Amino acid sequence: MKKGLALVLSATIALSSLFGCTSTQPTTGPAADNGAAQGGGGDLQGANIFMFKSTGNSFGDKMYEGFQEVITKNGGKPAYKSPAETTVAAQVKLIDELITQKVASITISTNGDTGYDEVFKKAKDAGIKIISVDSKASPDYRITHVDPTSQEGIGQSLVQAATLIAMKKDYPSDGDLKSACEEALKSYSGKEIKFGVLSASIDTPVQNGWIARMEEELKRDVYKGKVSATLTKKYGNDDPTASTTQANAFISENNVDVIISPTTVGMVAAGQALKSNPSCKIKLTGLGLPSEMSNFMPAKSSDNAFDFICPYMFLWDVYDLGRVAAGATWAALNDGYTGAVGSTFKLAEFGSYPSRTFETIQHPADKGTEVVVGKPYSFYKDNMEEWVKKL
Ligand code: RAM
Repeated sequence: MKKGLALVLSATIALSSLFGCTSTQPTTGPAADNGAAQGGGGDLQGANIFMFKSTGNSFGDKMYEGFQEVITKNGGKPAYKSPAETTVAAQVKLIDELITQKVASITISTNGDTGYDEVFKKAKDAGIKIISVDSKASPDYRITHVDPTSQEGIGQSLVQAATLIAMKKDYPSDGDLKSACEEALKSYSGKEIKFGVLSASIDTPVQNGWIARMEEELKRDVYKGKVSATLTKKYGNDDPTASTTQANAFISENNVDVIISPTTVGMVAAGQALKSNPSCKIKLTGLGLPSEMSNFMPAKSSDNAFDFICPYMFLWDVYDLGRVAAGATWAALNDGYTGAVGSTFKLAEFGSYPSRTFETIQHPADKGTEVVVGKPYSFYKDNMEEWVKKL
């Protein structure tokens, strides 16, 4: 099972690297209506809310663009409501206000595992549909969770990529990170490689899920004595200033070879901090938006990837993630989609796909269910030029 998922992921990454983008950016512009849903700020009755972890995160803004596109095409009423801070309390307060305003649905990326029960129960009792996306909500209240791709695959790929980067190995041309990593480790006899993680908040479900999968990967025999099984973790709360402070702490401690940042906010902060400290040898990889990372990455096949702070990194199509979350939300409201294992929904508009059916599966880590969009991409010197324009 584990092996199967890993293979699917590496195969998908390899394919995406070869074939590039399979989906397009929505043509509609962003209509982000960030901020608190205070009374008198527009009629939200019957609205389809998209709530990200906080405002000011372009990953959330892009996801909303995809969400908005699908909801609008279906004749719904999309609205973007995120708190200013990445905290559970700030989201809970906003959800409470949205219940009063009688919204139809809340599609949310959460800031924590706990602390939502009371407000989610209140929302559910009021008939509001709750779907989580990116960072999951409790299975007791969500209809389903929309995950960009297998959590395990991301955890494995991040560790394998960081290991290869520490050994100054280019992104493998066949996309098979696992084999490349095992092969390179066989002949490695240098000092023990150490990784740092610059994450979002200490409680964020999605990042903690990936970190747990990284730690599992590091327990494999191939890493023994060569790569430390202990990750040094720091939390920047998906806030640019706090993330920069934490990135600078990694630089001054100078204890790790590679920083892995499983958040687009951490990636930019670490990229900038490392760029401001050119004598620092720490490299960077993680989950980043190509459009935000071009200053820190190679862009031509002739480039030496190791002249750059981040030789390669990963992400998925954020617009598609928003589209699928909107499709699940709309189907739950209008087409009897239950979110139970085996239940399906169809998305008429899906980037360049004319139509696609999504199947609901058991979530691997909780008793709820999920839908996996399933298309991670790797970004490296051969394809960055093309991706910076798209994502
Ligand atoms: C950030 C957010 C989000 C994560 C991406 C990769 O923008 O923290 O939760 O999925 O990065």
